[in-house]
Amino acid sequence: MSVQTESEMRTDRAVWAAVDAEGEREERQLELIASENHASREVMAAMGSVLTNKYAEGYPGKRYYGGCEHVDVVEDIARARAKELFGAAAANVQPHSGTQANMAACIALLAPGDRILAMSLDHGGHLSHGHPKNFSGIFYAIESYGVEKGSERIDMDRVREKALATRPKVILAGASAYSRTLDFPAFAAIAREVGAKLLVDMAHIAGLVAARQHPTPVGHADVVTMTTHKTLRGPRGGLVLSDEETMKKINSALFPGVQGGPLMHVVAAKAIALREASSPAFVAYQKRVIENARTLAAHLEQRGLRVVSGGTDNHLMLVDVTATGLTGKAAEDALSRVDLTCNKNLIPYDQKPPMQASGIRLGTPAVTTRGLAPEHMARLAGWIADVLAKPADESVLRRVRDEVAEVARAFPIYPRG
Ligand code: DSN
Repeated sequence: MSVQTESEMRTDRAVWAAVDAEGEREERQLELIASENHASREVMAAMGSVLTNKYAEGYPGKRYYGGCEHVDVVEDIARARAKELFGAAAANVQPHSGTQANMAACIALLAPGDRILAMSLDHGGHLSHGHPKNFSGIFYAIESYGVEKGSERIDMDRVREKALATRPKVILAGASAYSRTLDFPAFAAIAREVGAKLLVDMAHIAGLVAARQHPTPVGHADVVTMTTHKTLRGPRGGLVLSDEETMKKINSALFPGVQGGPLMHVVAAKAIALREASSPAFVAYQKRVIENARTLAAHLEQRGLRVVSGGTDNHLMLVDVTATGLTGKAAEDALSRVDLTCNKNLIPYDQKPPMQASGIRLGTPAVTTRGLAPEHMARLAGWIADVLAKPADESVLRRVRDEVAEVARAFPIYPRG
């Protein structure tokens, strides 16, 4: 039984109407949120399968419930594929999310009150890397590093100085709004020098790493966490990699430390996504994601929009919209009126509050999945620049909305039939 047969049993009209509306929204709009993607039908089918019925607390071969022989097979496949794809000695595929993967890593590596040195949230760090209201900021002492004022890039000498000055137990590398290559060997060398463990959260770039389009943290970091739904294009969820010894601690930190029963339907979907990610087509996809991002950034700059740090090495970019006279929020709203979806974002050293912000974050994973190529990026940049130049001009908005609709129709996400 899978989502493919859902039409036979759609009795809950209220819910299915909203699900259908979301499907239509995704088809109609061009998705530029850098952390989103469109999973395959097979990934979604696994999430709608009978595995949702099963309790499987514990790990394969050591469960607290009977009847786990089939979910054990699924979890073993998922773990083996994760290890193979990323070249890691051990994997835990149970985290419900990236935050829970990070919780397990922190519990395994730290005692409450210990110090973490992480990327500043204002400069593109993740919520679970020290936000004061997140578990990370509540239970640990957070010190941060950021990007430099002129280059808007991380300077590893400055990270080292900060690490020497603060002596953290864990150095956390990984970002949600940083468009440049992360230097994992340099982070590892600093961690070794100050006696810290290195935790890398590669949520945003997991797909690029899987396809060898970004240097891997595996072999440099003590623990690697990620989400499986961003560039990796799997189901919503988390995953942890480490050596076998550390994984013993991670396993018990996750269950029973952080979670109860794993979501075995999601674990099955992760297994399927990991297989997809090991294909040559996935490598070609990730190359295209980066090519599209570079092309989009170059065309935006040609149209007078400043791209933070002058460009991108990965799947995303931050665009400073200050010159248009708009806030990031107003830019996000204007673009949503023409069916281009993105999110407002602080830029480094932003003077505006996070709910207004001076920038927008744009990513190419989702539009690349539906087939957009570099030749479409010039049009995309043109639409963005036109709308941000005249956000209240109905004739501009109508024209751009029509052109976006035409391209969206030409590149369906889930073609019918
Ligand atoms: N919330 C995710 C993002 O949009 O980047 C990860 O922090």
